Amino acid sequence: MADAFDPVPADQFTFGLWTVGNPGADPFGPRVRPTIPPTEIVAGLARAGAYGVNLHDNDLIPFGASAAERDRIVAEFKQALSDHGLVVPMATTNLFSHPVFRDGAFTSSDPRVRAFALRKTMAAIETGIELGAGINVFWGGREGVETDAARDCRDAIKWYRECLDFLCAWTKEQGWSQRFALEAKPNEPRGDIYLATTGHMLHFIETLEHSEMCGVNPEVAHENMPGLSMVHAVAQAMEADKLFHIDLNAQKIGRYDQDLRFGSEDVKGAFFLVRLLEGTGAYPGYDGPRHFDAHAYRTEDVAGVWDFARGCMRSYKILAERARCFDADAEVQQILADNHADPYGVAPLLSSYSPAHHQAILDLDLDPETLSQPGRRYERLDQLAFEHLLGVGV
Ligand code: GLT
Ligand code: MN
Ligand code: MN
Repeated sequence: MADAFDPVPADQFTFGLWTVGNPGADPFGPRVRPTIPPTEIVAGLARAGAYGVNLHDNDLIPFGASAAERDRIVAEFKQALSDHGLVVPMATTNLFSHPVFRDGAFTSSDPRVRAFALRKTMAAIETGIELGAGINVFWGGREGVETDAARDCRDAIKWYRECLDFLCAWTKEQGWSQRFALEAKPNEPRGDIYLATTGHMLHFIETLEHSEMCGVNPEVAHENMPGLSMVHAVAQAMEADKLFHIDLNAQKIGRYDQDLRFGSEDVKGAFFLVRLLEGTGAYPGYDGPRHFDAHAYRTEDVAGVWDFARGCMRSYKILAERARCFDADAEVQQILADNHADPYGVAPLLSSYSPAHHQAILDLDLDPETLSQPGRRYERLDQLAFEHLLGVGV
């Protein structure tokens, strides 16, 4: 039965072809589900209430396909998109499956491999543009090492930068206004992947020639694998105006990259993440697509895959509703207001340096004993978050 949490295209939910299309293989066993053809994925996602579908070049076009075969596949896919009213906001390049990338793509020590990676990426960007994608994600799954004897990490960073600078310059020259979203991951499939977190990426972006074209694509699982906070990664990206895309899923800390259904682990982390994206708290939200980079449990058949997809979207909407209730709670607002209060007008003195501010700060009556007295009431605040999250008393 339909309810307020059933997804609709206006929610801007998207899935990768590789997510609902994941056939359930893992390093210990083969696929357990049939391949769903891309055109059927489009139909299924439209039925489920999604807004769009994202893809790697090779999710749609087999590696090494002829130009004629490529054109036929792309045309058929475009037809399915228009038949079912789905869009393609994001396209990406598979720079990790083929053995040519076994020692990296943009960071391979072999310049011919780097050239091949550039060529493949340019073709993928062109396909993305043909499908209407304004965002290109860069996930450097193979950009790393098992042993640091292999190369100096500074070379890797330099080559990574050269490739991105090349691609930005080429894209601009074509007159396209693409946005590149860089996705970090600490490890897997490589022992160590370069630029391991969203924080690393944010700094790296500032060193690029066309940094204005580049932002990040943080993924819940990739921040949580090493036990980091996705909420902080996303907030930092938003504060820097660099949240270009997002990969929503779930993950137990310290495990392999699980890519679980959104909301299925660390429900409180998911709650605060959705609160941030929806902007129910202090700042405006994120207005881009809400992309799920996750896949169904290996236990599932095709029907279970659609349960999984609906689950991701419903959980997001349920958490958005819970976040709205939390931020509309007068007690929550009171605790936040009390903690942020500035009855002595101190905050403006801190906003910039001037000799007058400097002197005013020296003149302030700041007694650490007095300042350390008040409790912050965060126990109560967090309990309120918990109760709103679980729908108690609302
Ligand atoms: C791959 C990876 C994801 C990336 C995808 C984009 S591919 O499935 O695990 O995190 O976002 O390249
Ligand atoms: Mn991802
Ligand atoms: Mn992942």
